[in-house]
Amino acid sequence: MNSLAEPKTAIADLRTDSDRLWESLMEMAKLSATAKGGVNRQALTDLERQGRDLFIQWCRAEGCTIRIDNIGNIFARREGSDPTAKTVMAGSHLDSQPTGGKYDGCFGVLAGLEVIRTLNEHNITTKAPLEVAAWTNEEGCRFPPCMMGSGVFSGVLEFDTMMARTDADGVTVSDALDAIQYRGSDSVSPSEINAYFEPHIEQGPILEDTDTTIGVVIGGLGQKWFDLTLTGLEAHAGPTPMNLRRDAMMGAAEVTQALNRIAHEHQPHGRGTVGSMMLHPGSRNVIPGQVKMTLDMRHWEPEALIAMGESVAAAVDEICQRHGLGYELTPTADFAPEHFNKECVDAVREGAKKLGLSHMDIISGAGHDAMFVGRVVPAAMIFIPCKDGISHNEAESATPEHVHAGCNVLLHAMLNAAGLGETKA
Ligand code: HGY
Ligand code: MN
Ligand code: MN
Repeated sequence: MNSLAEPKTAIADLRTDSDRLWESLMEMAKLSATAKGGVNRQALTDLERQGRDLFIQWCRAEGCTIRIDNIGNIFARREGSDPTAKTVMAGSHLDSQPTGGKYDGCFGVLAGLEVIRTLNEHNITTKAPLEVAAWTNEEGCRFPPCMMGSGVFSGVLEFDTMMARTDADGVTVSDALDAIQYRGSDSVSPSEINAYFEPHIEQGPILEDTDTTIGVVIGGLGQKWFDLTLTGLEAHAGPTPMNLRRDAMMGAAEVTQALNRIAHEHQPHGRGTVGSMMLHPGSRNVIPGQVKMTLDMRHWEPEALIAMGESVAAAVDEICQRHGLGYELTPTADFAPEHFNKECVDAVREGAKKLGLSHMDIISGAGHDAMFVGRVVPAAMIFIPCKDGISHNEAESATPEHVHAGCNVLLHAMLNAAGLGETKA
């Protein structure tokens, strides 16, 4: 029997505190607020350090112990009554895009904290210990690839290689981690963990479009990222005839078209995006001699993702031959689609059902830490809608009702996994 100190409320009726969670989200957002109402809390910057510090301060105030591993992943732990029981974990990320929103990542981390606050408030001691994780560099925008901290934790990404990754200014992950003093020495092993749940906004339009509150995430698209450098010849925009140019921008334009065409050829799950492009010298009357650009492709079926990668590589080669360009195509992220653990997915669906929330199964188009954690620990995700499906945009927004609903599903999924479901109260 679980050691339950007289809970004020029956487990089935337990709910998290909506206002408290919303206030924490808004307070965290203030730390790195942008003029347009979003956040800029890029990985391993001083603004992210402030967010990390605030999260740890809140967790310590709830009696959690804190562990930080060698790539800066933060684990806040609340002991259970059974020291031999494996951990039930919630989590997500605190880092953001440069023009990110208040909810991407932050919602999952602070929903986990709200579960702990709620259990403390109601004097409930779970059988299994609970932890909330804040993974390092989920976005991968400053230091590719995405999901770096959870990737090292799960062994999908190699630690030394990740430490050497640099941002556009040549700063390494290692130096940035030291600069914010978050290189920890604790080691947290996947073998300690029984289940991992990640609440997150959908970052797409499906839940809102179908008026559904909870997305029961069955898995996520695989991704292939490349950095592509095209090298032609800088020349004068006036005297150089069109047929004698080696115009790197023309190559970039055709590669962009090719990626888009290939993604359309692999529907319904194919995705292709050129998110960043830098021309050199970037002068209006000089034919660009060099273009650096990024390619992001995704798919739900492994074979289709491989085929897309091969088609894009062939297109790059053909385009560069035709335009007399040199090129360097460097893979920066490459991971297969992830199918989440059936029991964890069922726990999320059960939680939504018991709470009377509309719900639907959904595939995540975005990458998430759960996709790497799920390689080594049973994992699942809980989606809530975001306005117009917009994310990675300062206009990203969610409603207090949906945030609260997602947090309540997390509470009940964790209580069930931690040995404290209705049946055990
Ligand atoms: O790119 C992604 O899918 C994630 O948001 N980092
Ligand atoms: Mn995210
Ligand atoms: Mn994101």
